[in-house]
Amino acid sequence: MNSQCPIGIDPMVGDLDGETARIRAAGPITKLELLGVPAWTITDHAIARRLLTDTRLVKDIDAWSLWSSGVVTREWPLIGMIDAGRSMFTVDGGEHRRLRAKTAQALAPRRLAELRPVIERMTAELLDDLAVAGAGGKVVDLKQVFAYPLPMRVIGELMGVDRADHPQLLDWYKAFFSVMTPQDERLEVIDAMDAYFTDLVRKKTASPGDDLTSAFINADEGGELLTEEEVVGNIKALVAAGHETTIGLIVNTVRALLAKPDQLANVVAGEIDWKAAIEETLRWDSPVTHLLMRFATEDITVGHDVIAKGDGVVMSYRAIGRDTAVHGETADDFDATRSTVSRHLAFGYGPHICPGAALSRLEAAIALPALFARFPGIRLAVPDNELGNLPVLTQNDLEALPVTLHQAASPPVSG
Ligand code: STR
Repeated sequence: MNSQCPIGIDPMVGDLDGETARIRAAGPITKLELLGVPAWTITDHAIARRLLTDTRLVKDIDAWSLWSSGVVTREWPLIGMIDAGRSMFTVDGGEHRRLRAKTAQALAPRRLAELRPVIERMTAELLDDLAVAGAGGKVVDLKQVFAYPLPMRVIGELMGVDRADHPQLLDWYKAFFSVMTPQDERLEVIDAMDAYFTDLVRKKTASPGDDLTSAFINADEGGELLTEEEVVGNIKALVAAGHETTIGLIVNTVRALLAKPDQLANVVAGEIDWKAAIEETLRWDSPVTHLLMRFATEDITVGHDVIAKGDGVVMSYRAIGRDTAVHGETADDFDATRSTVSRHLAFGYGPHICPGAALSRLEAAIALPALFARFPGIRLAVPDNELGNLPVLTQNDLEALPVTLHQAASPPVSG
């Protein structure tokens, strides 16, 4: 039983591999302490799958005893990850299906095929920016210039968010996720984002566009209208989820491959599929470290432990990806040739499984080959072990990814 000594999580994410190993070592289900608040977490693939389809676990924060009893309040730095307004992210059952329906349509394969050329164009533009920033062998932050803006442009296009507003939104999300942000500031950012998206919904109500925001606002034949709160909640969820996680996927894949030149060479040569490299990153260095949170509506027995009614349950997806029962003793190694690359839960499982999974895979499958085709000489500019994580507890992403795009021009040969 682990319930006596919850494992503290380092909010500065100083040693993510060490922490992932430590929580895995504590058992398939264990207790974490998240900035002072205890919760169960799951590190075991099979148990995670079982619980992610267990209707006794719900997303409704009012089912959380620490919240309903007033122990956890809006002062807790992670509250925005859970108390995010009514949306497909926070409800279950029939209501959930209703709130999620249009998202599934908007992200269906046929619609994504239409987005492909748009994503290709955005990628090419940002690669031009990268070429300029890294000209002459200069060190450039690949994250800042390339991986950071791309997913916001894609989800912004889909949702109908003006390009001019992207820098503001990215700043808000940076402050929202960072543990360094004082809580009063974070709450102001949350209010500002609510106001922004409410305003967007009102504008799109007045003049609808060919975007998912307008689709949420307008009921289709026989369809029920979503409330304004639900529309705003859904948009907030899709913009947040649609950009932050995909930045991590691109950054973490580039990092993995630059640190493993043999595998990179095989991918570039077509001997390993880009798809496999992307799936292996999702498994090995999942962009989501911990997903907060579900709550037990009755006691749930898991092995020797009992998740009591009212307890919170986290899914530690990065740890789940390292499950040796699924991936064998080499689970801690990045290996895009392993047979289990696709057997990860990085997009979750069950009714809440990520509705944007195919979109994020598409973005990565466009951005990564284009990057390495354009800059075959790209190298890490600092040793891999000096790359630092963002101080974000739930999301797994680097602070920066300094690279050089070309071998520095060799000095002219004299004589
Ligand atoms: C961020 C704040 C907000 O306005 C709305 C949401 C709801 C969806 C959440 C998002 C949050 C944080 C990142 C999440 C996303 C769903 C998927 C994404 C948790 C709380 C992941 O990182 C898996």
